[in-house]
Amino acid sequence: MKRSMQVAEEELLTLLKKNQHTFLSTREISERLGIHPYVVYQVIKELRRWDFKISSEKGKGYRLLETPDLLLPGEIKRKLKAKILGKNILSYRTVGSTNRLGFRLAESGLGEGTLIVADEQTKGKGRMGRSWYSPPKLGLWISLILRPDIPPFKAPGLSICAGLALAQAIGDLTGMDAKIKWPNDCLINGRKVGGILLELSAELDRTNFVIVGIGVNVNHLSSDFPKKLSTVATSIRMEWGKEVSRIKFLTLFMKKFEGIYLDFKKNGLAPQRQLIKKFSSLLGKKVMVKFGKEKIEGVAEDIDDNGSLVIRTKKGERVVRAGEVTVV
Ligand code: BT5
Repeated sequence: MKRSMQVAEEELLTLLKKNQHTFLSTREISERLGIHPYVVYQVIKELRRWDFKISSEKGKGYRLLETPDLLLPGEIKRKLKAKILGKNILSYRTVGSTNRLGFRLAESGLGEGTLIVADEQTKGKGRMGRSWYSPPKLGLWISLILRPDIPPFKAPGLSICAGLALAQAIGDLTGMDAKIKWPNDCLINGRKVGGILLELSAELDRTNFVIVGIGVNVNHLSSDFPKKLSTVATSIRMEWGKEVSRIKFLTLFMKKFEGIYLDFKKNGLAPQRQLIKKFSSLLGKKVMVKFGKEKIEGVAEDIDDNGSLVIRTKKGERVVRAGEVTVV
């Protein structure tokens, strides 16, 4: 959806909410918001598509009856306790990818802490050209623009920080034991509940910005996943047995991540290392890491201060900065 439509949608919704007991005619809405009557019609149509119950009566106009559980910026702002992350919120019903959009917005100068959320992604991205399944209203598909003053080689640590915040937020909400699977997965009972995609704009020794994309399966039932994901993916609801307010979970995650991020900016990953190790699903296990064409086998021993995985192989210690891990 175009940004201008998005703005019109937000403004129209605010207007309808303020006037829930009266009907507003198309003309009145169009004059008050300074938009063409046809745009009013289009926006109402779009809102209805997203399950807003809007009654309309000939000669009277529109009245809002019911608001669905959507990631509306006003609602997020009201509940958000984070101070830096989310100080600017852009919320969309449908986008291709919040990361792709975030990257473009960061290039055009949007600042640190900008949060982009979408109720649905049509081209959700995983790492290395893979895709991320992001159906409407069931999950959190979000990206944050960060501008930390760190050398690029430290940036992967942010993926671990986001994973840690995610695992902790799940634990706090549900009491379940969520794990981080290096480098970018969050697991419950061995299945993937969330994934993190870090994208960087950097020079050799300077990071311009980082887009941290986070996908969390929140309210999916097993039938909501496509067949090929049914044995590997899960959702918070499937594991916990209860439906979760996505906004509540989002604000919980943002608060956790902000604390960890601010510490990371000042002190790097070191102060979080004990926690990271505690939440890690790999340490102590025999693993095989695919890194480009190379395959490294050994025991996952540590995650170092740069967020790299330390593996004890038969030939000695290896430090891996990125890759695909399987427990063997
Ligand atoms: C990831 O990649 O795990 C990173 C996912 C990041 C998604 C977020 S959503 C908001 C932001 N905007 C984006 O466009 N992306 C980010 P990777 O490790 O490459 O894992 C991808 C693999 O996970 C796929 O090949 C599937 O096998 C599996 N997968 C896809 N969708 C999934 C889902 N919803 N839940 C669990 N597994 C999934």
